[in-house]
Amino acid sequence: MSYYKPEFSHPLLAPNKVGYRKKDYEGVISTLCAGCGHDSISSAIVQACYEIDLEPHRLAKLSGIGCSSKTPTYFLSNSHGFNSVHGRMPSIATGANLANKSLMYLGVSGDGDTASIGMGQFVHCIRRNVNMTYIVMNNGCYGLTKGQDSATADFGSISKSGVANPYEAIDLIGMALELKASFVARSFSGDKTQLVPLIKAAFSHPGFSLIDVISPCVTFNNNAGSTKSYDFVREYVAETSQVDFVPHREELAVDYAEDSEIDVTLFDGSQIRLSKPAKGWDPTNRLSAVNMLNASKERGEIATGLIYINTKAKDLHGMLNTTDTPLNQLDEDLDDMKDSGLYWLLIRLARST
Ligand SMILES: Cc1ncc(C[n+]2csc(CCOP(=O)(O)OP(=O)(O)O)c2C)c(N)n1
Ligand code: SF4
Ligand SMILES: [Mg+2]
Repeated sequence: MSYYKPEFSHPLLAPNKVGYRKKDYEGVISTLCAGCGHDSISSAIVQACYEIDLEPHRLAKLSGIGCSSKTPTYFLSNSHGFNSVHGRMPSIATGANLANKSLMYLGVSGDGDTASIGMGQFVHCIRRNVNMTYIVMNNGCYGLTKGQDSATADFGSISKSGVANPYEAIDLIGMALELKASFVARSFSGDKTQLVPLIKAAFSHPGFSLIDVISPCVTFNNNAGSTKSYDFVREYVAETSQVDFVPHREELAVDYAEDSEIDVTLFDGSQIRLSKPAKGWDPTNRLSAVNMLNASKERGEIATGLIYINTKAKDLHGMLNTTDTPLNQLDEDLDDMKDSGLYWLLIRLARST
């Protein structure tokens, strides 16, 4: 395998509004197995960042440990990055976010990283509504350590080891809804048409945005009997709606005349248009989202799309009334922060040590 990535870019591939070409959002060449779903998700992240005209230095990417957590090396080379410890990405993201709210935060994790060793961190990150996009590259196994079942592996699912999983799965979407996460979505690495607008919408949402992306591990969990294989997911995926994201500066021009649709306006004026929504489901009503999710599970389907959104929830900065000034730019006497909740939090912490 060659690890040299050519600098060549087709001259007709136009730069976006901030002057960057798509390749400016890429990273080094991937060392993941050919066909790994994680690489498709990286490619969707690149596409979304290019399309929203993101200046790469405005984003910080954070991850834990796993094949999934390696991927930030394969996208956004010109952004800030921190590859942390297994399961510890949420606390790193929370700290970085509190220290500097002017950046956008993208956390990348795996199902092992999130649903086992990092579960405690994950739930508290949701509870605090940290303003970040949290992508789980969910393959139902520990890919990096040779394919053991993870906590998201479905009951009875058979990985390459040939043994049926005897445990019930943890559904990260159901759990996030229970914890009142303010943006909850699921997608499939093989569905870029759906995934790219979801990532763009998550970036626009001021609070914790979870995107659980089913991402087959071609080496350890893509065989017959696995419920996270390409074949199985393609057969049982059920889109709750078709997602379209329209930034606030563009006119809403999409027209789906033949069916109903739901427009959700985000804090920055952008809109998510959900066309052909599943019957009896309102994505702005948490109970309705829970019911829709459970009903689709009963039918043996994998519901994808934007499942729930709350555009009114306060994020962590709103709850703590933090200062707009990044902490490394504040005076020593903390004068700029006196009116902020974070000031009193720091004082309390200092007094308790
Ligand atoms: C503290 C600690 N415990 C265990 C490990 C071993 N380990 C590395 S990656 C991993 C699981 C990765 O699974 P997942 O997060 O699903 O990522 P994937 O490789 O499937 O993308 C484990 C258990 C570790 N690196 N650190
Ligand atoms: S082991 Fe699985 S998860 Fe890891 S790179 Fe290979 S296909 Fe992807
Ligand atoms: Mg995994």
